[in-house]
Amino acid sequence: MVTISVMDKILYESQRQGRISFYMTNTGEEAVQIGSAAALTLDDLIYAQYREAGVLLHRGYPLLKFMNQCYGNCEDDGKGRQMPVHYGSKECNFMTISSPLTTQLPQAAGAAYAFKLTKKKACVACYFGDGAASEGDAHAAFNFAATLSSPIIFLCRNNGYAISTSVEEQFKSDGIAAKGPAYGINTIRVDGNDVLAVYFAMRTARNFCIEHKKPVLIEAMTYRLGHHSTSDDSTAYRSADEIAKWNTHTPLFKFRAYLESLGLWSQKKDEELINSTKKEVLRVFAEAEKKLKPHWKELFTDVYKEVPNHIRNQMNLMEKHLEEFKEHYPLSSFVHSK
Ligand SMILES: Cc1ncc(C[n+]2csc(CCOP(=O)(O)OP(=O)(O)O)c2C)c(N)n1
Repeated sequence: MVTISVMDKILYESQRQGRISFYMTNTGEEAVQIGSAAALTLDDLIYAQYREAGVLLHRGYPLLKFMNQCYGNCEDDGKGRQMPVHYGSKECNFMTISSPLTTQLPQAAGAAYAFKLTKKKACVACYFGDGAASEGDAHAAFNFAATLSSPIIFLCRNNGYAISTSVEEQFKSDGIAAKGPAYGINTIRVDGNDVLAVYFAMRTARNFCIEHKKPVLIEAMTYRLGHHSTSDDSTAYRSADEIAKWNTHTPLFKFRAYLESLGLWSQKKDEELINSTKKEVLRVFAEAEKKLKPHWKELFTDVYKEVPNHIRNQMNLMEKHLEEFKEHYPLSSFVHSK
């Protein structure tokens, strides 16, 4: 939880300084991510939204890969073609994030059905926000998972907002949990700011859904402490008082207090951990920033297995254009030879 919060601060600031194009923080939602990830195994397949970097971090995704992706440099697995925070990792069994909301839910329901058919002893964990739950795709996914009786955990991070639309404006039901029983899905509502509570809810859900081959819905109640993204200013639609109220019982604050009450943690240890984490994140950050951007030709590859003629023609035109107007492009910051 500390690493994700330190990484968020550094990457958020780097966007403010114009060093990366975009960022989304996880601030306030660290417990939902880390507590739930801790209850899963690497065999479980993850479909996430975009505010679950902690889940990927917990699965062992290296800091350098997070940074390479946010910089879109030549070592980014996605070859710089995606906006920052759209991570994905085969090794971590973590499907690549896609921006259009809720697309991951029907896909996850399908993957869970495949797990059932192949008798895999694992589950699919599908993360989404309260806003995503308002999309039609969410309901199709819930119904498919229930009727096909598939091992999937739908984990909704109810953080109070879908950008500027508060949950009060989004629905009149009792949150997202109320929707589970309507689809015949066993449902848990949990304090999403309590990392141990999230861990136990997720572990219970995982055991249940693998044993019974049935879906489970978890609604984790939390609060998005940061702005929606670096393109948002949340003070335009919520009060400073509201944010301050939630700032007093953040997941990190709660867990620190708990550990201190057991004599397992102290302010000194906390400062040391934050400082050493900061140093490591900054070291990796500097490494990623130095790397070249991918070769411009990467724009044209991978859509088709073989580059078709019409795309090759465009690539040739671009080559000529760059040759003729090279002084207008920062070509030295891109990989050159290809
Ligand atoms: C289909 C679609 N509609 C709208 C958007 C724009 N959009 C991006 S994030 C977002 C809010 C999502 O809120 P929520 O699911 O609660 O997640 P949170 O950002 O609060 O973590 C919206 C409306 C989008 N990406 N895709």
